[in-house]
Amino acid sequence: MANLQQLKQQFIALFGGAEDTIRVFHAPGRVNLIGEHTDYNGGYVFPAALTFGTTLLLRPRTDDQLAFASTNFELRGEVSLSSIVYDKKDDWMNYPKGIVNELQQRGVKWDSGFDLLYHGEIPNGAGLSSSASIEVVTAFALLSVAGQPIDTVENAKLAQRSENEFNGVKCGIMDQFAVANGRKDHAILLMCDTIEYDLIPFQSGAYKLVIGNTNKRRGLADSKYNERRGECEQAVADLKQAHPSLTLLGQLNVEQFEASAHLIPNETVRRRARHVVEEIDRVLRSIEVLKANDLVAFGQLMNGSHDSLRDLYEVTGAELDAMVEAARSVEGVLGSRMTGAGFGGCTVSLVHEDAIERFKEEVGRKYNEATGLAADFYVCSIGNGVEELV
Ligand code: A2G
Repeated sequence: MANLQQLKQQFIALFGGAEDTIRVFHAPGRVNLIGEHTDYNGGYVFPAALTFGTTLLLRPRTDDQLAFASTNFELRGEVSLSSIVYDKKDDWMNYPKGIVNELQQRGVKWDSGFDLLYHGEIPNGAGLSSSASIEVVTAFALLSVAGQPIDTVENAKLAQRSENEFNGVKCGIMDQFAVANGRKDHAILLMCDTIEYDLIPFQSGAYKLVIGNTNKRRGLADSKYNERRGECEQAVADLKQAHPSLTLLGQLNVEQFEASAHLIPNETVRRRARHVVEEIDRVLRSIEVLKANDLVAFGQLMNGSHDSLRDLYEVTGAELDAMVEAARSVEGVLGSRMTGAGFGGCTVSLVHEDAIERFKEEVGRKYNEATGLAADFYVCSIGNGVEELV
């Protein structure tokens, strides 16, 4: 977690004023443990909030301006509350602007504008939901200062809508949901069609979650992401011959899919759909094995998830595959997979605490030999969702 005293001093250096008028909010990043590319198909996901994310310092102003600053980006800017529009050159500021726009559409009003300082601890574009944490912390803070009741499920929905509509990223709800609703030492089993969820204690004992950052940016990911969504929609259209009321792939279980897969003529589309249906099944099996405290079986399901994302959904790429392969070769590792959208970004591995130093050394070296890139590692604990820090 960031040094709050230092951040308050930075805020005062930028905006002046007294320290005791600053309010501080925090939203975490997230890691998805299993259930990838299932959210927009109405399936299950199983993410957890991290202990690091985005801290937001905020204070009302006397005019109607929003003044945005960040400790991570040079770019700063001011906009009037009465003219919130998407502007490509506003870069990161389009995320908080999208939230303001979304809240305004829902009738939320403020007496004045705000000075806002963002401090992000999540590497950008690494698949750990830096954008969702900016969105969710902004929504939470702006609802708090408007004196509005805060429902963290609604918070996630409005943040997703803002990312879809204002920022034009057709993502599912997993990231915003995890960031808004995480709970220390729990992972979230979320049914993305009905938005029903359960907090599942994640007790991994001597095993730790280790995130590996490939430092390969997602790059072309957005167009590929939308392409995958389109393929899933095509599969639904084909499968309607057997299931007329089908609207999302997640509504089919593995047996139902097997019985009707022949109705999908395109082999690629069929593979995409197979990944989705089997991945949802892996999430449900994960819950069973975790309840039985069988971490070995959970590690195998993590491996199965990655292999399916590599072979059937084709969203891994050379960097993620090299890192996962290196991770699996280390003794004391129960499982390893990509996390997030893929095409770059991060892996997550379940590693025995005695093997962590060896893991970092060996995976870092093998990954570098395979790709020429340097990896970063974060040994992570599971933290809380969005909150005000006092
Ligand atoms: O890929 C990304 O993290 C998506 N979010 C998320 O919704 C989910 O589909 C995931 C794959 O499982 C964004 O793109 C913001």
